[in-house]
Amino acid sequence: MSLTAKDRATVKAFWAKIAGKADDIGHDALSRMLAVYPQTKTYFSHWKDLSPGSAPVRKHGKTVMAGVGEAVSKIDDLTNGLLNLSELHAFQLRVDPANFKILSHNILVVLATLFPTDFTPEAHVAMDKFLSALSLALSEKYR
Ligand code: HNI
Repeated sequence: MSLTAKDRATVKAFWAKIAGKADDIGHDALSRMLAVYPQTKTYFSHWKDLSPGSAPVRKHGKTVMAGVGEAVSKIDDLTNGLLNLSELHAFQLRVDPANFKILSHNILVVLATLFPTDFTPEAHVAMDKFLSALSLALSEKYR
């Protein structure tokens, strides 16, 4: 599966509409991931508070969405563009790549709730493919 030129254009156009809300998207998606998939909490046990909307969750939600924004700007070559981030998750953070799919799902849920009009079926499919490609790129250094 690869992103078509149309998918890329759709992702960029949708991102342009939602980028201003990236921090809200990030904290909501992360809050949901930690609540609904509690096994993901193991990676963040050094935080003081893992409850929905807590300060560390907000801060990290912002960080993750900055990463997603960077990926949008590197959409033509995600594998090379995200090599450093992949290396960090693989060797330092040791995050099981199965979790990338979980976070991607939570991001999609939040996009659907926050942007009911702009999150069209076309935007949905393009963002789903993009987040899968991003997850694959983040998994690159594990192999
Ligand atoms: Ni992830 C740190 C981006 C998925 C666990 N993560 C980061 C940083 C970015 C980032 C950016 C900060 C890097 C730095 O300090 O240089 N992470 C992303 C992106 C995704 C993602 C774009 C997928 C969409 N990360 C995940 C998942 C988990 C995860 C699914 C675990 C469930 N990430 C971490 C942890 C850290 C981290 C843990 C360090 C956080 C901290 O505060 O110590």
